[in-house]
Amino acid sequence: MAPSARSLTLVALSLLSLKATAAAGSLGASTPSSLNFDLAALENEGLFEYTASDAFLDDTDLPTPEPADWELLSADEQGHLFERSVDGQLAKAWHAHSLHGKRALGKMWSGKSMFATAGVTGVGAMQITLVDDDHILIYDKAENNALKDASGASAWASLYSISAKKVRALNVKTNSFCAGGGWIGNGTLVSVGGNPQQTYINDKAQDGLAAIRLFTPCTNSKCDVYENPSRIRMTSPRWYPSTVRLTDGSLMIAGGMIAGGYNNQESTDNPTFEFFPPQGTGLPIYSTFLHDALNSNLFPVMYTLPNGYLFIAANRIAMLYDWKKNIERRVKDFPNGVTITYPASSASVLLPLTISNNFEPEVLFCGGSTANLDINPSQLSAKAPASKQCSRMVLNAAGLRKGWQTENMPFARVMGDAILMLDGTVLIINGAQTGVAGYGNVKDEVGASNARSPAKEPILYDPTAANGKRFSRGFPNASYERLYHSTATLIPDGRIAIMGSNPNDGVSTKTYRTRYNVEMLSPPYMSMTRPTFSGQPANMLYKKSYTLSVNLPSGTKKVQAFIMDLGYSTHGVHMSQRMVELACTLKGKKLTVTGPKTSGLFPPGPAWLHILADGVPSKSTKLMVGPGSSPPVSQSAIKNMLKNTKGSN
Ligand SMILES: *[C@@H]1O[C@H](CO)[C@@H](O)[C@H](O)[C@H]1NC(C)=O
Ligand SMILES: *[C@@H]1O[C@H](CO)[C@@H](O)[C@H](O)[C@H]1NC(C)=O
Ligand SMILES: [Cu+2]
Repeated sequence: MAPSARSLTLVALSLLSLKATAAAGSLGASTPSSLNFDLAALENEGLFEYTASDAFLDDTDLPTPEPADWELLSADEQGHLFERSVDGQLAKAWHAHSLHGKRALGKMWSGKSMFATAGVTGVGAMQITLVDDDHILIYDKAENNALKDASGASAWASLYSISAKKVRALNVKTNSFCAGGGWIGNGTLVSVGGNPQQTYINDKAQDGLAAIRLFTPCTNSKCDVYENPSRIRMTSPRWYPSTVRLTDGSLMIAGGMIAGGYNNQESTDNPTFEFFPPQGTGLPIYSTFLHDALNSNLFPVMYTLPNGYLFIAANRIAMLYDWKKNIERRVKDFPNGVTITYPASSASVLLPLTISNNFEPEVLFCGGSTANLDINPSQLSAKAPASKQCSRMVLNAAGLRKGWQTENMPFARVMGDAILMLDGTVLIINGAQTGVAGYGNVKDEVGASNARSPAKEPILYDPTAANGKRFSRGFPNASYERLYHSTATLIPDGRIAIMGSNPNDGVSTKTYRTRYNVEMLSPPYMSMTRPTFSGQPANMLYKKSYTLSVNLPSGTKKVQAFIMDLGYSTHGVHMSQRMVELACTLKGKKLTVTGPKTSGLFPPGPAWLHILADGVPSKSTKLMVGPGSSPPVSQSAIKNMLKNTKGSN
């Protein structure tokens, strides 16, 4: 594959650089110089030179002792009450307290947190994203779900209403099995990739390997998924691709496999990038980085940085990517041989970009696995301990020089979800303490699950606390295991929805079963007096000011405002999730907030606005950052893509 792909790259590269020159004028001019690190100078320092890490050859770093196995959970942890309760008021409460005695957390965390069940999803919640104040869109793989679509076939997508705790089936054409997705600058949700038709389990779903599925939110209950496979598709098959929203409001789509399988390998790899809508030549762009990240290079983690570049991580390696010029700059490998992407998915976030950290980007990865994932999976065990390690790196010159800083979670976790919280802390939830993602591959499976020892206990991470004082625990345990194909998202009122878990080929009722149950975690602030606001604009333009009317709890001293992208959650990856603080000034009951300075801070597209009053959050409300216009569309790129690529196999 390499030689022809490389010549493709050259063509794509020259066209992309042409485009880059044109775009640079508008974007470059508004980028504050403090957000640009001098990459050329760093290159002279040798900072981006590849240095092979052999740390993973040394297995002595495995976490000890081995965590308790799933059978050892106490009876009430596995209780039938919880098993049977689909929509009850059942809740358990616990006080969050610091692991180290001294609380580093703000007011919003003092008090009770509780879980409550909240209906069912109708389809497996393999991929979820918040659509509006009341709806979560859910994609599953095409399988034999009980929920039926308009044609009477088993549905594999649904729209969940938070207030009604009910779902409406969506009508999809192609198999969205392990697809990726993201929102673009005009507010349309784009789902990318999937798997071929699998007639033995659902004969309605067509081949979705190169599919693009569009969903535009509406205010009635009519909106549905739109597909037109002969005109709107990707260049090539992608099972397990990621997306990230770029500074021009379009998506970059990365990686994936051209055919099914447990883990990637040379023969199934699609180590390329492409854009939606198509750009440049419309052809895929070869990535040496993705190729070097074999085998565990699926669902790569990508963040748009304030300077417009991307941070991309896969397997044990990471890079800065200049997508306009197609330049890959490798940064240091993850320490101690931890793999951070599927099937060893870690929990990861771009930490909040705030006034106090001067909007310097910093990434965090927690958990994953140090197991050798390149061997035949039948030699791998579902009892192999996951990693406890968190790795952080600031992505500016000083941070890159310093490299990854590590610390340990209180317990190991793989397939965790990292959710940015309203106060800038990070909730780590879902996943398992042993094994890996996937099903039906390894030794010691439970049912078909490649992982055991569900990590039902959420932990909270405060990135601003001192190393060693960042984790808090004491939250109640979730009622249900959330293993492979589970998801999580923050919702507008501030609760955290957790859904899914289906380490099975089709719908299964055996341990670990197909979980349709939704659970909501209510942090302590849900029962506090919270600030409110109104008067938010429909569109928040860059650097423009808007005046909100606010109602603050009496005695409030400090007010802050933020916008968030709540991301597209699947396989432990929260595509495009981010949080950016807005400059604001308070005069009486008027809070003037200023839109983000650049599209690198917050790419144009849907955002959720909230305020904090002495650390206590308001609810979030949806608006559009930028004018809401379509990202750039190149008819020549689309034409060339349709003519010179095949789409699916
Ligand atoms: C949560 O579950 C773990 C076992 O996974 C157990 O050790 C812990 O005590 C439980 N915590 C609560 C609050 O029930
Ligand atoms: C957003 O842009 C995409 C790509 O051009 C287009 O397919 C979609 O229909 C647009 N959505 C809206 C709401 O205009
Ligand atoms: Cu999957």
